[in-house]
Amino acid sequence: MRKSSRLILALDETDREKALDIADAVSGTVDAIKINWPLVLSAGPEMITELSRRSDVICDFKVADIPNTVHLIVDGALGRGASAVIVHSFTGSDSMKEAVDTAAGRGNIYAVTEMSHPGGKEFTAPNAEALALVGVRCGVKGFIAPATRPDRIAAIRKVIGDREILSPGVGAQGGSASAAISAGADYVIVGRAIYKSDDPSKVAGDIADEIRTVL
Ligand code: 3DU
Repeated sequence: MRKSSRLILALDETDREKALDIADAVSGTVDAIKINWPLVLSAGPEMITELSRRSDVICDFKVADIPNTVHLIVDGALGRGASAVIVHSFTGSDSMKEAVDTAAGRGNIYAVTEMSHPGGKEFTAPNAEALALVGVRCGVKGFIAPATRPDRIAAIRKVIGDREILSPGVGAQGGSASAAISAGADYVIVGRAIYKSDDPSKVAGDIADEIRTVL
């Protein structure tokens, strides 16, 4: 994944044609497009391949399963053209290691430590540093840490060295792109603020400009 604008689009638009139009409008600006179950369930897994012709695609499937099932999901996503897959870290080292081994030479694995919504403080936040350390040992490329709590990005940064941090929660969830990058995130992930706007290209450009002010 290139490291230029430091902006990743979360394309949770469920209308296939609208999603492709938005991808076309912002693919020159964003460093990657992240897709999640809403778009895959409405438009089919072939969207992974279609979008991969426009941008790096990160499949945010938050895989949380036994190693064999993790293998099947990661293999299926990368086989359709994804460059990376997001997994949960709480499933433990064998599941995370299976994801990393399956992706080896074909793509990257990012692990969720702490989620950005208020409920993320209940169970994920108290365990996030320990989960991140397991992820480091398993060889993940990076972690998902919350833009809604920049202090927590900084805390995760302290335990992961120079591995990447991708940070969702900007815009609709209240987080700020520049604050997340300043706290130690490599990329911010932005969904509704871009794909629900009247001018996704302009909003993506404005966020990229904001990020540039703190680089
Ligand atoms: O809130 P937004 O519309 O900007 O979308 C954020 C995206 O990032 C969305 O796909 C969501 O499922 C994902 N995400 C989080 O928001 C928070 C996390 O901790 C992990 C993933």
